[in-house]
Amino acid sequence: SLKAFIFDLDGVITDTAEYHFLAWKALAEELGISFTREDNEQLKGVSRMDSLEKILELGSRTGDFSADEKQALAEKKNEHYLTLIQNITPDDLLPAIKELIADIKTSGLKLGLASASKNAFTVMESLGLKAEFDGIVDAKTVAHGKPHPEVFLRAAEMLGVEPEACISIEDAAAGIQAIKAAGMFAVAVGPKESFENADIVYASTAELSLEKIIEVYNG
Ligand code: B16
Ligand code: MG
Repeated sequence: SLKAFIFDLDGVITDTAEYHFLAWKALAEELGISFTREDNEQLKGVSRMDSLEKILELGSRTGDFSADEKQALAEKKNEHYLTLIQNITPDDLLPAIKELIADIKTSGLKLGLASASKNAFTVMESLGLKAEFDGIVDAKTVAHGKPHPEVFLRAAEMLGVEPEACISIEDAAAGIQAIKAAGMFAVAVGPKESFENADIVYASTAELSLEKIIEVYNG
């Protein structure tokens, strides 16, 4: 039976997905690579280095940089991202997230975070959520990025619950794949056509309802 909810961070709890996009776009422009919001969809949930590789591929520039230079480019993007997230406050939760988290806690369920971001702790702190969560796993401590299930499995382990007893929420295709590979129930936020293997899809966080999700989970 249901024991825990595990959240993705960027794009589910708060709209940092937009800041990631802006920071990558600035870097891409500097490199003479055109980078659109549509291109950015493929980067959601994808690690910093893999995101850089995808952008270089878009501009056919993969071979133009050494490993050290790529490291420097990724760092540059992150510095820009860090300036963009400086002003995040508890007011920056996406619609209905505050209520959903409160309802989950009231129901006696555990609360976990599984983020592909190395900045997850910083963002959770700025949102005032760090102490609310029973377990937080970020990209600093996992070997494999999403769609690999590792980050979700580690979160379940930290909460002391079986994967089957977890409902996880994601905004990225790679993230939903990771949740299903972990053997968990998957809730997707975003356009229906992007999430064929999710158990429920909501167009936006505003529509998330604990009651409905649990009803579908219980079959
Ligand atoms: P960083 P999530 C992911 O976070 C983002 O969706 C993705 O766009 C980003 O590239 C990745 O984190 C790495 O972030 O550069 O901060 O380590 O959605 O899994 O919470
Ligand atoms: Mg995300």
